[in-house]
Amino acid sequence: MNRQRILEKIRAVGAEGKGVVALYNEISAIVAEEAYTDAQVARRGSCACYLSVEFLVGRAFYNNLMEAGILEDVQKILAEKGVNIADFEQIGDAALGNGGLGRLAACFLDSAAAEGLPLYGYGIRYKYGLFRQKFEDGYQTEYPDDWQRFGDPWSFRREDEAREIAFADMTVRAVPYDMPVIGKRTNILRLFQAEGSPAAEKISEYLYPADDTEEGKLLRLRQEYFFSAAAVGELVERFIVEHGEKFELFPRYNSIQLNDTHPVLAVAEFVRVLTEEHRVPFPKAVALARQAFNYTNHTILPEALECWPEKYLKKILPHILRVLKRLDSFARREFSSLGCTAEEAAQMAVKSGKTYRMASLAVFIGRRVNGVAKLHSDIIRRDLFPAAAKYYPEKFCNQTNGVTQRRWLELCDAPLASFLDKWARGWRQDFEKISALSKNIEDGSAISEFIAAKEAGKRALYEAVKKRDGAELLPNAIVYAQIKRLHEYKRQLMTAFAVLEIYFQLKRGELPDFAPSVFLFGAKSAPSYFRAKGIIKFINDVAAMIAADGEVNQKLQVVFVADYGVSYAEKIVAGSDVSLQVSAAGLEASGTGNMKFMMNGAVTCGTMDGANIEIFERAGRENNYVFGAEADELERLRREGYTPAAYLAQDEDARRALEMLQTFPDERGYYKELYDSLTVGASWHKPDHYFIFRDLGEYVRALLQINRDYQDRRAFAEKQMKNVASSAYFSSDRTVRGYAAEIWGLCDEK
Ligand code: 26Q
Repeated sequence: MNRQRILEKIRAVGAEGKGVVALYNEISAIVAEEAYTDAQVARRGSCACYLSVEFLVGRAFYNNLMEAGILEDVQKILAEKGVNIADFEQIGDAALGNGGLGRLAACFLDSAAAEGLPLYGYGIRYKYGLFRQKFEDGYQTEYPDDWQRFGDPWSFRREDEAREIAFADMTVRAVPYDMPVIGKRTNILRLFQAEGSPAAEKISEYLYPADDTEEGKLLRLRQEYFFSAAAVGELVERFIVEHGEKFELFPRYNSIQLNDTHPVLAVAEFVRVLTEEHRVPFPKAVALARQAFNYTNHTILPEALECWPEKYLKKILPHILRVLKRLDSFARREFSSLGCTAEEAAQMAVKSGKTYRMASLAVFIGRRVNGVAKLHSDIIRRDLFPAAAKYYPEKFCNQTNGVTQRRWLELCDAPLASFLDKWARGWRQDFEKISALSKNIEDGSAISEFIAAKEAGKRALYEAVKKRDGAELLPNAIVYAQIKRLHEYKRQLMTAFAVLEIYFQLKRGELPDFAPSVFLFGAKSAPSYFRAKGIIKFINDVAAMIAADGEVNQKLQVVFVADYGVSYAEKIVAGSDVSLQVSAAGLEASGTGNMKFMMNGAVTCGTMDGANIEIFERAGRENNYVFGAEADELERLRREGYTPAAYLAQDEDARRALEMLQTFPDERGYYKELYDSLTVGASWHKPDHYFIFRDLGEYVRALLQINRDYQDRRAFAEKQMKNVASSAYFSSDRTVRGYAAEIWGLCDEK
């Protein structure tokens, strides 16, 4: 990329009388144009393709300028024109994703470009991203997120590469929009937009359309096939242009990564295209698929493993149903030739009753199947796919997640980044060098400077919260943050109970030395997830009650920020002291927020779950706050019986916290439902399914221990620095190198 030429063009842009949005479009287009030219030149040879329904890229402007190496120059040029580069913060995020899985996809693209690896993203160009959230009387309300309202200067529409996708009842045009991903090498994120008729357009209208009706489910199925088929169609066509019909070479040039089960229909489409359009024999097509496809699992929750009822497939994708049936028979023949028992075969089969299980297909076809943290990969082998792990052990591997330190440290935490320039020189070029900080941890002046850098990050967070939510955070407070998708297994409700217990203790005067503390929550609930919405309302009610209580409101504060997303997260990870990662052990596949906080010097208060375990291992348990039951204890409790009442009986404050669900007014019936779920259970689960009352007491103690430890500010800073110094492993640069070597074979011939 020719930096000088880009800068000259930007210098020539007149700012006079132009609004920020117009300037944003003009400058972005200049950079995008140059980057896209590079990307097209590079698009040859072997590559890996990342198929994902989510790409949670966040704000593109600053990141792309940074990756292009011109952020500081552009800042100066703009300043000369009287424009503050910070004004571009009003351009909203592209929230084409919901949480960890989508943000991981974005981090991987960033890291692959930085590492010079050819990785191409394929997904859907939703018209509306994840909804915008507001709180009305403490309730979550949802509004459409028209992310293109500022324009979309980073995308290039490729009408010339549009293709037709066939459903039984309609044909849809998939029009690619390409976004350059800038780095040492420039790659492409290609998002398909559905066009051709109003019904076609619906396919790329919303991320995760409500699927509580048959119509909604069919729409979801259409989305999945739509982009999977568009990607496969393109890859096969591109291959033929370069190599003719020598399909045996296809896997050498293409590795296709299935980001969870959503794009698994790509497998059936691939086999269909080869067998029906190119006369490749079925067994050979399957063998090629088995060399080209890989599958990453991101969750073991049964409700998230995609299954498609035969009747839906029959209705809109009969040509795919045909292939799925053959794949199922093919797999069953292999299972019997391997000598599997009937039970094992049933466990691995693609078809189960009248549904087709995408995870089983992904495991059968995947050359590699990976989990996203050590514990998770073990659980996948042991509990989720035990039969497959027995007959196909070579498939299973682990790739612990990572995050890009460029967005999640360099860009979002300027004060800490400058601090590191002095104390861990060279870390921007070689992130491993961040460990040099550990040599300076006992140096008095490093500690003071670290504390000052963290204070600056915190001030920026306070300003952001003031600006976005109108809330004044308590001065000089310890900031504890829990920011992630709202889900019962993540146990935001347990944090609310823990805060209530602290509140009760403060009221009784039992915590005379308690340092002022802010509990910051950020989360969106799926619009139809009743309990999650109840939890949001509950936390907001707790927040209001504490804020209204003059006895404690200078000591304790709860703030649930609205419309949490990538850009908000950037401020929160830079400005917090304590990262709350408190999932029921065994259920958080990895977590990636935990890594972002760690890099920015927050200590983790968390359970032995997901990548927390690896964080504790590297940064030292003694520099973090570990509590709660481990996965095997919860497994035993599930087997032998767990009675939350037994824990409640011994803990009056826990009982009182729970009773708050019966104290606050409950106009919509949320609290009754939540209360019942904890105390009596429901038809599909036992009481307190996620073991809140097993862990609550230990959680409160850990939070209070942090509060005491923090008061020796320098000793606490040493713990924080130890976390920063140990964070190199959690760079997604390391993760994509792992995928490239172990899964995609990009480093050597397959
Ligand atoms: C499935 C079926 C029907 C409708 C929706 C879904 C669905 C949608 C989204 C299932 C799962 C998801 C998203 C999962 C996700 O974000 N998982 C997170 O992935 C991160 C990256 O690996 C991990 O760090 C987190 O631990 C994991 O929760």
